[in-house]
Amino acid sequence: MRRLASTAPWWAEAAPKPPQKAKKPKIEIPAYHLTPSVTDPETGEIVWPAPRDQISRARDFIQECVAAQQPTLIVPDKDADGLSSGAILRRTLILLGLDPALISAHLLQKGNDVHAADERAAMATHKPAYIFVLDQGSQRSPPIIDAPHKALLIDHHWARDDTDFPEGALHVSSCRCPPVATSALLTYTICAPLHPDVPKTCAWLCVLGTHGDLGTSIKWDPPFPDMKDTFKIYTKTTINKAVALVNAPRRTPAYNVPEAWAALIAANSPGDLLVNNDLLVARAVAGAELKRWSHERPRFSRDGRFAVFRINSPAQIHNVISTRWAAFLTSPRLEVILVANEGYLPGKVNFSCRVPQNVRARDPPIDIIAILMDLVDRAKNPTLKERLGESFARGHKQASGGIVPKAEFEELMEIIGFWKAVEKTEATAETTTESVVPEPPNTIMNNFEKQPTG
Ligand SMILES: [Mn+2]
Repeated sequence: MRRLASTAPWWAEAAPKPPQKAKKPKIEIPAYHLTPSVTDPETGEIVWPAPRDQISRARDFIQECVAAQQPTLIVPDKDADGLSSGAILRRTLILLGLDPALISAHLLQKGNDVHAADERAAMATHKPAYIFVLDQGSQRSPPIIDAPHKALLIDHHWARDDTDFPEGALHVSSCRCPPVATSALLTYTICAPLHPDVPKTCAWLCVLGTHGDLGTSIKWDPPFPDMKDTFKIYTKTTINKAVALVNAPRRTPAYNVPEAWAALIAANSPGDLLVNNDLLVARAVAGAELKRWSHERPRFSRDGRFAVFRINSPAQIHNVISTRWAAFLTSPRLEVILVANEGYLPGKVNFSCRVPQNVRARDPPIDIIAILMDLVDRAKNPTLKERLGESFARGHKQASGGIVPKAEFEELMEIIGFWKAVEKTEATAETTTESVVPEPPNTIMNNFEKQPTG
């Protein structure tokens, strides 16, 4: 139990608790904040949470935006981290003197990224002079919108190189500065020195977003900032309940993310979120859908490296299910838990991959992005890579996935290769034996059910 309590990974959106009876060997995973940092070769100082020049350019950009008093658009991602990052930035801009009437937010439609044509058109209707793109992932793209504008991207998702960003936009990314800071933490670090009231009004948002991405038991030890004062005012329990609520709307079939954004920018404390009726209803809906699919069993690949779950739900629960199974499925050969959802977007498969907890400390670490890319390299048909599209193998090395057409997903499954049930041999018996498939975790609903319902 302690094993999980002290080592919840940063990509665990909702750190699961193991079943009471689970008896597994203790797994040593160094605490997240102890991930070795990179140092500046000239000064010997730790580079964290992002390169210094990027952080100072971001601060200049914010100051310039306030001074300009022009229409400003914030485009935060849908989850607790992205939305908190947006709320921190919005409060900072207002504290610095930007007229709130000039600030609007754009939240993406279900299944879209910022580069989709309809999102570009929707963002352009705000006629923004300044655009902040927060926690949306990093990839090479044309300018955020066609019309003249200035853009800053704040992110922590893996960027393949320094050109993996929208054309003409400034960026600040924590992806190469371990322990990788979340977008909320990075935004808070950028904003905190800009106005004395930022720490007072935004520190809880920084914690909320960070717990959203890193798990709720992350240690606030260096290089992470000291948040003792915040935890004196708001308990971790309250903040963690707020994380589940802010994440609920994007998990429902209705995908009412604007509800979560509205609740977050109106809230003066995490406690305000706990009594928000929209969020409470969304959590109940998402919880019911999660419960429906929490008993699916996996198929194992012939090489034992993949456990694949297939679900069919209009709700974004595939990532929750993969995160949770990653805590329970243990086999020395297992490297990737893959949960594929055929019901989320028409004609597409949304799939979410996680590294099982028992092999997370492996050296060199398991790199899901590289494993997925390797599958494509093994395809008989060399056009597969192109047909999978841009939303394949993005995200983080330890938490990746994709949104791909159905036929192409099946091609990937063929490359992975599974035992057929009828061909059960000695070798298959070993990989598919019931003993490696634990009872579905009865705690899978913790995140939703252990909260007050009204
Ligand atoms: Mn994030």
